[in-house]
Amino acid sequence: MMLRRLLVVAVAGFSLSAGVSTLRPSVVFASGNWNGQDTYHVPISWCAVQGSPAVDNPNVAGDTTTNNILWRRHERPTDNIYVNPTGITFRSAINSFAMQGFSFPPFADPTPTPNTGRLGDLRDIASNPTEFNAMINLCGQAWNGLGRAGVGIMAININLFHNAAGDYLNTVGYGGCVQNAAGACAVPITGRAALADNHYLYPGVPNPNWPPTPGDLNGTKRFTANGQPITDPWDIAAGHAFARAMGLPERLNVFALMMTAPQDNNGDGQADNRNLNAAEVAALRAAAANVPHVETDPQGQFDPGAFVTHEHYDGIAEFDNQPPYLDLSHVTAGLELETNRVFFDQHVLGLLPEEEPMEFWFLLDTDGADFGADPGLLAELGVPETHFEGVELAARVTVQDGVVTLAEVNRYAEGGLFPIDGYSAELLTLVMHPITLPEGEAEAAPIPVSHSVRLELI
Ligand SMILES: [Ca+2]
Ligand SMILES: [Ca+2]
Ligand SMILES: [Ca+2]
Ligand SMILES: [Ca+2]
Repeated sequence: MMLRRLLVVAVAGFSLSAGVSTLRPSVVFASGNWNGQDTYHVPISWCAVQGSPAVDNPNVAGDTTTNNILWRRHERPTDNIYVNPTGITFRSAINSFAMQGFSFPPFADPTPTPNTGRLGDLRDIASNPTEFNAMINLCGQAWNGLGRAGVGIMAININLFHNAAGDYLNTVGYGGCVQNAAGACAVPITGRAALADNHYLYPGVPNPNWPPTPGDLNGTKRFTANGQPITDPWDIAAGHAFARAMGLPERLNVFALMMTAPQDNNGDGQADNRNLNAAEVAALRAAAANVPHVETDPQGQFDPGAFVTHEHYDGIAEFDNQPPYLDLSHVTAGLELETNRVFFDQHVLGLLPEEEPMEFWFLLDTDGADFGADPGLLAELGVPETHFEGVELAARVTVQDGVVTLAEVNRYAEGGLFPIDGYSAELLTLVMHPITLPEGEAEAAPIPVSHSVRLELI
């Protein structure tokens, strides 16, 4: 049996005690401004792929900049779907930090569309999630460049979704979250969304037809519902994707926001399924409280949410013939403020093989390279060759057949590494859900797209 040593992850300079003392919110007992409860402001970390109209030719309903187009995509569902029924608003992840002068980052399309060579499109996640996983990484790298990766829900604005032949699909978007083994969003919530450009969905935009493809040489197709053209003035597509990113399941009711796809119930050509029932409102509010960097505003005060997290992104495809599951995408470090629970996630770019045991190493340096275990001491523990020095914590997690089969944590003390208690490990899965119009080609089944391994210190 071959044991593949997957990754050595070095998380340097993450100071646990300093994080607690400086980031703990003040405790507030006050009535909020939504039915006497707090309003939750959920940040959206937008990226737009180059080649999508939002980047190349931004022009929707008077908005002519990429920033305004993207900002409007969370403002419309806030105003028209969420704020009154749920007490949830979506806000820019840039605004959250009052980062004046910053823009939502664009990134380059990693894969041209087959047969047309077009840039800005995304391969249908249901049939092949490789390009989606790469786009998540590239968006994260772009946010790392702004110093703010891991804030709220990551949302990627693309041109259109396509199949293997390069033909476009009647799919307006996808939403999902990183799930635990029970199928619920792991907390804090790691939410993801990918959305077709509003050029094709907002009413009144000139030329809403999809560009020509091999299966539609004259470019006559567009988004339709039950065979009729449909537009989406309230951005139900984004509202649905954000709800998925916070764990809300599908609800098969033509008036429900969580219906499989946008619906036109009154025949005016515009999507209008906005309903959220009481159970959905409760679930959304519970989830919103666990989105990283959510803000609440009882009596005009703003408090950060329960978690502080940071994502650090790695390059992709660094080695020839590197399978996605051996390619580290990013690491998340997080802290739950009330409990001091600390966790570290290693996210790879695909799904782990089922039968093969995979070994993940976590190396933590909390106080610099001058103090802690050196490479010789790490080698004695079985750590793969590394130049990482000054390790205070070295952990090994082995995963096989979808479960953690071994986890051990060693702490540096008095010139040696010694096993400790008080930790747990689990395998997590990013699962995406398509928002597909009724005659759409994609399956509505959940789509597992990538794995991550979490080490939690209690
Ligand atoms: Ca592409
Ligand atoms: Ca309608
Ligand atoms: Ca990598
Ligand atoms: Ca150290």
